Amino acid sequence: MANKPGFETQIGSGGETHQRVPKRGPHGGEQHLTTDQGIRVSDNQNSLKAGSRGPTLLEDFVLREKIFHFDHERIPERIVHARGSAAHGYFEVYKSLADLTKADLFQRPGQKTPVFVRFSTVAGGAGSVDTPRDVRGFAVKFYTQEGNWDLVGNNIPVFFIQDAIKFPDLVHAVKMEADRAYPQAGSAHDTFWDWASLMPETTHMLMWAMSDRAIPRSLRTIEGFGIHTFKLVNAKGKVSFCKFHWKPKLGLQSTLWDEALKLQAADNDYHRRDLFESIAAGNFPEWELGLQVFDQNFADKQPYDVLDATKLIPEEDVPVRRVGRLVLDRNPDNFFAETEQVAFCPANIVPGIDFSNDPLLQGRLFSYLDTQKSRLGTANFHQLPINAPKCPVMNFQRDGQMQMNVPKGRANYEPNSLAQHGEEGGPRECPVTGFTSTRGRPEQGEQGDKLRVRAELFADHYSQARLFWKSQTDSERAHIASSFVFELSKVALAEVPPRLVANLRNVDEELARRVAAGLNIKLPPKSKAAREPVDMEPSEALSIHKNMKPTIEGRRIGILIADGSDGAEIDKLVKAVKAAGATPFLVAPKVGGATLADGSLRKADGQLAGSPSQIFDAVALVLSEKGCATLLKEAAAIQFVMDAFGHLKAIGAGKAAKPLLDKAGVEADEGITALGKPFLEAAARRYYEREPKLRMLA
Ligand code: HDE
Repeated sequence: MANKPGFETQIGSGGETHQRVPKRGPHGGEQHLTTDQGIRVSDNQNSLKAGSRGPTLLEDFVLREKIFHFDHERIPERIVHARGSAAHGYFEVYKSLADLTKADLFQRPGQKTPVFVRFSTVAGGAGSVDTPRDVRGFAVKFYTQEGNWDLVGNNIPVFFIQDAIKFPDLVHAVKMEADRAYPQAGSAHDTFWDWASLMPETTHMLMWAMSDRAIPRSLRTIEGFGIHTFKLVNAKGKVSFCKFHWKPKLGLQSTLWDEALKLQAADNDYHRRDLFESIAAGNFPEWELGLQVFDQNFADKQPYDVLDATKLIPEEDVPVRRVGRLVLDRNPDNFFAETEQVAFCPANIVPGIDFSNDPLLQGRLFSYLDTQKSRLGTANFHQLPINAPKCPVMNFQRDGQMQMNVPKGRANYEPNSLAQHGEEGGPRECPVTGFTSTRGRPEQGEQGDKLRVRAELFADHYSQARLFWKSQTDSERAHIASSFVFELSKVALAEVPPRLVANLRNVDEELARRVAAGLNIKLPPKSKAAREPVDMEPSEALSIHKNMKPTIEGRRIGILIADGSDGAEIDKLVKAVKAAGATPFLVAPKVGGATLADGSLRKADGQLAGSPSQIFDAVALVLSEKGCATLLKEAAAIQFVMDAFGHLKAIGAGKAAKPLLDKAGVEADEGITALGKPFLEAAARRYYEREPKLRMLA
């Protein structure tokens, strides 16, 4: 039906366009427009009026239903993680993990489990931009044969707080301020830093949030973390502790702060578009699932508590074992029905996996059901197609708003003996395959008096923040220090920046000095640490730069052309870029294209003024002398090159483009190459070593 017009066009008495089912032929088909009650609609252009110029009539149920439905199209957005993008895919396990867990999805090599994955920013509203400095949510719903397992994590392995009771304070402080309702989607404001500077336990997370992890290049190039310690349980009942990791196939990639800011203007939907287009083009984003498995013995020896969500376990201490891959191969059919209505809940867990006593996780276990009820309006939200398990669901839960099931018979209670009387008796519990919780161990403080206390080691707020700092490259350190300077420069409360810098002195004296100097404030006395930090060995896994992959696969290459460009040269480059697994994108002063040297017209993918270089990973200038001379008078062209240089990208250019490079202030370095092979090689990375020459960083 979608391919055939299936209608005739007629013009109504007021000049309005009617697309109508043909008069001739059968009227039994599916092409008829109906109301939600299935009643065929005769006119979708005009409401029912008393006379052609009279008032609209109350009896017009077609109009009433249409507007009524429209008025209720929106549902409350998520209180956090409102802005999100999602995709379908599968998880494939490499080898049986029966030694660790009895969870069905991990038993058979090559076994595939369907998944739905939603990525999100945290602070902004549903319509906010994709590239603010923020944590990214990484929520995976596994539709296993034993029920749904939701691994609801982030792209940073630690969190701001240790106990769920502080979550509303965190979210209130970071979201737009209560009286002025700004800023949208950003932490660079008074209330966030006021709160954070009074909460030393946030320090480790602040280091990550101020690093380039919080301004990723793409959702395809972020890591994911379950954050909390979980438990794995095998068929014999043996319990291991486990932390979950997602490792991106394309390696880690981030943007520069200046670039992220400009991306907000260039493309509000930068990450959403990148995810959607990659999948549509068949370049399926992929991650490996990694497990860090350890036991109580290991946990007892660490200088931190494994139940504390502000701490990570260095990969050097417990290597990440890669056990399977996650492939996202299908875009949602409908954003609202799927991405908006998907309801994650960390309490959705399957036999073979169990919770630890992490007090943050424990709070999450009861929070998410509440939020789903207020967003989706009914306790039956699990019946929506995107939330429904793909295995049988049978119980005695009944009724409620929007009940979609029609259970037969009288058995809505248990125990019952109806089956003995020949009636449907309903399902029953199973102690063998049913979910059972692992036992608490009193010797580990897992049972005992009811106390509002924190475990002793939670008091160490700084050791891992120091570990993070020590694990970064010089360039990454400069970005972190500069981010603190930028964010604190937006704080008008005079006592807050010194208070935060006083905390940073416990992390690293040099960091604190650099931030104080960047703000031009006196170095404040060091704050008193609740527990003296200890030194840990640096960990390579914590750095983005040490985990980048020199490749142009999956990247987008901007090729600037203009009138007079050489067609053969463009073709050669486009072909080579495609062969390397990247996406070429032709930019010309006019979207209709450029008139090439041979007089032919080459259509562009985007107009120069609307396609700034921040939307590309590397750029090439394929210009004639004349074309270049014209572009010297075009600010967008100069900015295109200047930003590519400033954002540390490779620039490939023929001789004729030299005047444009000069005008944009480009200085020769390894990333500035001729067109062809040298450019393709150079485009595999960014030139962080260029940055000190360009920008004053803290
Ligand atoms: Fe969430 N969180 N959270 N959170 N969270 C929500 O649930 C909450 C926490 C995370 O794509 C909400 O459906 C509490 C940590 C992600 O739909 C809400 C606490 C981590 C998503 C909620 C936390 C997360 C959410 C809002 C402290 C990283 C988006 C809408 C105890 C491990 C999921 C919703 C999606 C969403 C509550 C802490 C990750 C309000 C009370 C820690 C990725 O229920």
